[in-house]
Amino acid sequence: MKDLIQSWRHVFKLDPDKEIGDDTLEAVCMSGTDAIMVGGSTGVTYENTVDLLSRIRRYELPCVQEVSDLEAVVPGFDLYMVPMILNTGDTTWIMGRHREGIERYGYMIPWELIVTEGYIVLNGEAAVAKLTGADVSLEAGAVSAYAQIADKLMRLPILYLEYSGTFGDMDIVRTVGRSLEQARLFYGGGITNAEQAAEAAAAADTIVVGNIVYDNLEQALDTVKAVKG
Ligand code: 1GP
Repeated sequence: MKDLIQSWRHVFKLDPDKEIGDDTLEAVCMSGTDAIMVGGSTGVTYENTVDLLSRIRRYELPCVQEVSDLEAVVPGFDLYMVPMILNTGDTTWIMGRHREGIERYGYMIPWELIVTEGYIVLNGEAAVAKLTGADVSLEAGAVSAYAQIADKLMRLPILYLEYSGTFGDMDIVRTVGRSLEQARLFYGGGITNAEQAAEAAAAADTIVVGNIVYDNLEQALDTVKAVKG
């Protein structure tokens, strides 16, 4: 099941805390994207996650949960993506929450479905940066060094460059891409049209498209075509 992610080039990330109509959800799920990731930084609950999962399950594509809150972990996803924020001094977000989760729920964790994401958060305005106290003032060399910790020291399957809300520095994305040996490079943040999608997809293995689904559906759908042809 975990091998699923190796073929993903395009993923839509949907936020359970945001309203999405049936027609929009259908268009997103039938768009040709490789998977839907369900998650968000704030306002994610068990109830709104169950609700969104059950609506996405009408369609055949893979649906994974990005775990941000222990109380909101819902059974029935294809995989569970667990972020570890690398560029924070606050260990809560590296392994504190993780320890708590394993202590409380370890006996029922489906380890074969867990995929760890080494996250580097680079947009200081994003909710996730504020929440985790991420150090966003990193030069390319430092970002690449964090990426190599994930890839070569920790052997994580995914390195996620997170610019949520703003289109990132593609030079940094390319530099990180060159420094990775085995991790798959996910890029997310500020992709709002086909050109940005194509540029980000040329620099990373997998692109994640979020907000534009809620702001401009047509442009969101164009990002799929730009990557998947
Ligand atoms: C957010 O990386 C994703 O976690 C996507 O970002 O919402 O800016 O597209 P956007």
